[in-house]
Amino acid sequence: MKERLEQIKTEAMEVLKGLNSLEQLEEFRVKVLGKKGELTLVLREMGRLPKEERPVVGQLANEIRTTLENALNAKRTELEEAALAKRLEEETIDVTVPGKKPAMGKLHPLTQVLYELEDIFLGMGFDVAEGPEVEWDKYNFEYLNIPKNHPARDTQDTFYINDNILLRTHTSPVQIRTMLKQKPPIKIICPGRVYRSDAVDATHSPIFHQIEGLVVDRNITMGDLKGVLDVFAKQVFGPQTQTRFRPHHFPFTEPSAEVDVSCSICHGEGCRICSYTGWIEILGAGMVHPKVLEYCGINPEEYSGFAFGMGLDRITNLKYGIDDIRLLFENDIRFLKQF
Ligand code: 2NL
Repeated sequence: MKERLEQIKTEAMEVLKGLNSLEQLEEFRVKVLGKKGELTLVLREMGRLPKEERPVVGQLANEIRTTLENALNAKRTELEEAALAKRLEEETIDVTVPGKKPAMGKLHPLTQVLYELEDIFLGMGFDVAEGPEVEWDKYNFEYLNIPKNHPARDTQDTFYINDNILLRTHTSPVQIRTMLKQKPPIKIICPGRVYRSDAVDATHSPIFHQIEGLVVDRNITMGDLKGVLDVFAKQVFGPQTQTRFRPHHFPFTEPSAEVDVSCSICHGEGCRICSYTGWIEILGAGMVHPKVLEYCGINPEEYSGFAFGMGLDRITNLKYGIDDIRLLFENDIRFLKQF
């Protein structure tokens, strides 16, 4: 019987060494030490032994049980530690892996340039005024001294809603509305979306953007106009920029001028951008026509003013070297990302 006990121990210790999971270990414990286990079965047979041998065999059996239990516990600890180490290995977070950058939106190039131009005029004491895009015919044309037979009123150029209502073709009606409700001094810029029934090409879009400016007060002269536009041009295109006024005609200003800036690309040398003239036209301007002041209830004998208008899309394209206005409206993210 002693031999059988020793054999159980030797075999059990051998098997134990080869176990490599907690499940196997538990199975093994039941098989050897459990109620119906090998060791228990042997001990049940102790009754058949002579009386004097029983304590000796009993003691040996208990020693073997303790030895096996200790070995089993040691093995359990070893397997548990291995299992934990494996989990830690598998579930590691590599804090050095580069993170995912959240996609950051940004302002449309037109909005960026709009804000820049607004800042420049705010810096010179202008307020920003806004108004409706769907406008009365009289504010868009009549009050601006554009008579009924004027070519600009042709249905080809203007989107009419009905006889009296249209999509504004410039932001001048915002200035008309301001003059109608506010006494001079007036010093505003009016940025906004405007509409003309043009065919789409690289330089024309039926929807585009304008910034107009208006100053009305006592003793306002062409010198004030030139000063404001010169400061403006230098701030937008750089301090070496020069401005040039060419005589022109607008129904709503007298005298009128088209204003050029010296080409910031070639500094007047002549290049593709300025069509080899050294100058780039950026806006139209003039002294507010006395009739326009009168229509708005402002006495032209007491007050005078200047006004100007420019295309925001054109300025944006010039600043960024964009050669097609359509790019500004397609909203292709690959294009917009560049600004
Ligand atoms: C251009 C020319 C211009 C104005 C706009 C204006 C507005 C009022 C009275 C008088 Cl309420 N004038 N605006 C004056 C001169 C030129 O725009 O080429 N724009 C893109």
